[in-house]
Amino acid sequence: MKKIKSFNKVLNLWCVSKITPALFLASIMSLPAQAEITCPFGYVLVPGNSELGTVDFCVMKYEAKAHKDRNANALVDLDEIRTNGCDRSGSSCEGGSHNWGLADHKPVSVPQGIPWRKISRDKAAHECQSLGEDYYLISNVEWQTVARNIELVSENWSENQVGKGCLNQGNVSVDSDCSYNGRGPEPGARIAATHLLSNGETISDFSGNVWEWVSDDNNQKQGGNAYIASQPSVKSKYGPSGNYSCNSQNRYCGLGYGYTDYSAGAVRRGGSWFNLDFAGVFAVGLDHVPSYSNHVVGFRCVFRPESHLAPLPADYTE
Ligand SMILES: [Ca+2]
Ligand SMILES: [Ca+2]
Ligand SMILES: [Ca+2]
Repeated sequence: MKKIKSFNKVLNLWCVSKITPALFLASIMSLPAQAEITCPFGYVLVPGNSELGTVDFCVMKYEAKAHKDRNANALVDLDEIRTNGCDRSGSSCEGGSHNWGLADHKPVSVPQGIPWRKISRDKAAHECQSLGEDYYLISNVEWQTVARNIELVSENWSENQVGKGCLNQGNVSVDSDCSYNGRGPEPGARIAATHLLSNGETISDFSGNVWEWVSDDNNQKQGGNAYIASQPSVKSKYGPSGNYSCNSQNRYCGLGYGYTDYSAGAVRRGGSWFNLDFAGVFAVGLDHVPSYSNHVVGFRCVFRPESHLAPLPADYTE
């Protein structure tokens, strides 16, 4: 629909302008590619959600990994990905109070290495923006756009029907119909850690593995800690679009738990490999300040172009 509208716009402009046929043809041929977003390497396209007020954007397919261009060839060589996402050893980064090398590491989306952890919300946002114009830490409404898309794809549910069984939770320390025990943080290459989007793309570890910061602030308690959809105000901001009968007896349907009785400032989503039944694509934690860092919290960047419209050639109009 968008393409057809754009085509008519081009046609109308051609009729009233003095553009040459050759340039006109060139503009038509280049229009479809320009009218849609071309996602950066390692990112997948997410369809916008009009109810949430979002348009199409790109998101990292994997939780962010730390890359240092050691051989200075401006390419991501796989042996340049940090195998452990923090500055010390083991899944809990024992002894490491700071993340290493912010200045010479950049976040990348690849299925190698353990997610970049021990990084605060504010530093994660800075790292995403360091990638260039239109790169940001994912926002809460973008998180919701991905999570609600996942929710409505039948293949993501254990009984292959939306609302039946449980939504896949990934790596959450327990083996069940909708989760598994990875015994620590993982790179994200496992099929069992992925979700399918409505456009056929897949995204890894959106539930579990490591919690992920979103860019929003939260400075008020949103209600008691509970299943993510048990309070209307929490559900509208952090929960699913559908109404499901979920509770601790059925693992909250794999949707997630809300640690919402806090007003510390930062917002994290999805749960971690520590979180058992409490993890899920809608899980949320409001319990930490933006400067906090921890070995169970990572992040994910988005590519959000300001405009979806193909730019007109310079001599298009008089
Ligand atoms: Ca390199
Ligand atoms: Ca950096
Ligand atoms: Ca995650």
